[in-house]
Amino acid sequence: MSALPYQEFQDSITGAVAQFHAIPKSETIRVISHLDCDGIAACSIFLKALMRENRQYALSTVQQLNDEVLGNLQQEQYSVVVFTDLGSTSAAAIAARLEGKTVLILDHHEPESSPSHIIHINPHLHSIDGSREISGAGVVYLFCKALNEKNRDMAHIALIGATGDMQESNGFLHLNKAILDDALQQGLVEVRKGLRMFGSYTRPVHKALEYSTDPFVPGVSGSESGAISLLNSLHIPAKNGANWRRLADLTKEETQRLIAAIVMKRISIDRPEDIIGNHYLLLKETLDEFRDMKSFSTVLNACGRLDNSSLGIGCCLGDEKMKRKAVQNLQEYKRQIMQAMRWYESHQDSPAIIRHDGYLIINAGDHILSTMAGTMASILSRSGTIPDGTLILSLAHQDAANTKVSLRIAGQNRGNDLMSIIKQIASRVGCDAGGHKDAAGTLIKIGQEEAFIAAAQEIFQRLSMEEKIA
Ligand SMILES: [Mn+2]
Repeated sequence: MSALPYQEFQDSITGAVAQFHAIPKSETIRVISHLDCDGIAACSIFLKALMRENRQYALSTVQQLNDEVLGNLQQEQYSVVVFTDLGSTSAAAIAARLEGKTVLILDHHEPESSPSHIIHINPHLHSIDGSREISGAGVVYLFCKALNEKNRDMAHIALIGATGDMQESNGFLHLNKAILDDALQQGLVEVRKGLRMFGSYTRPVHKALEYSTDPFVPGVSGSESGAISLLNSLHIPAKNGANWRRLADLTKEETQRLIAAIVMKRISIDRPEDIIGNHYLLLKETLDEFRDMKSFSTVLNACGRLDNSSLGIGCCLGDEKMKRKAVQNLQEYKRQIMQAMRWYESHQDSPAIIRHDGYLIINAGDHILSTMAGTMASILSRSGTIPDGTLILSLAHQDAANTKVSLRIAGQNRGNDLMSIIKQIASRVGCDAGGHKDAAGTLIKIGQEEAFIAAAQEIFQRLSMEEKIA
């Protein structure tokens, strides 16, 4: 790609910063951010920058920017409203509702075009792919860096946001890569090649192997005894004295033997050697859960899922007490996931689960937390237990009136755009939807579930038909 789009994107940021500087310091900045890992990272970077500027702020994090949220913002007395990691998909509604206020959107979701009185920063507006090249936290980071060079010290937080949005895949691309360079230069991050497995610093080796669904290891993933016998067969001790060893504790030579054995076990799988990845070590972090970017993003994700964004923000701003609380929050989140997965396993034959060639629909109602619906679908999509390319739709009640819907795809996504698929389905019941190519979702009324599921089945069947013909 030519340099021009990037120059234009940067120019749009420079312009926005100039407009921001013109806002009197007496104004309290109203900040609205997305309640997920990226959104938490995004608003943390922004808050730190505001503190540096000696500006007052009032923050809220929300799951989605609906009419109710916009209505409340309209009523409030704040005359400056900043949206981070959301806003672009509702730019027109924002412009209408918040007329007369100064509005700044810093986002990377597929944008609606907006009237010119809104300051709208989004890579897509310059033909840059915001689903892969930069996160909401990254957009905020670039803005804050242009505001004050000192904000470069938040580069790693921008990458944690990108990691939460699944933008790291054997490295970072373009804009994210440039942010990584900022982080490397300041000694915030170090990149190491290693087994692409979660929990290098937090899990005993056999547990890291057992829990590894991506990469999937036949006979080992999901089996503690399989994991232990693999280590035994390689003469890799699971313990060092009384302590469990972690992947990070293995010698170089042990790691190589383990990698070779895993490749052999995966020989019947597509790309069996696809088990090496980057580890991004956060050099200034002391607690195990925060030592690498993936696990830091998992902590933030859990904060979002359990509606504890303030803990996550505390983590990003370096508050040690908040970090310890966030680790407890992570344990609770894991308990909730286990519950959701157990519910799924034990309801295989119930009408709540519809299995079909090409798709799987899980209608969990009140049985799992709505914020777990997407997580459950993601876990299943990477479990290796569902045929590649299967669309996974999950539904769970968010409150007494609304149902949260999530769409994922099993295995590698070969060219499906999940956002456009769920938009088609949602439009049948008069709703809109949001998300990315690889993960999308929407909110419907509980009374619309039946019609929504019927529309989904019809559209999924048509898609799988087209796939077969193609
Ligand atoms: Mn995001």
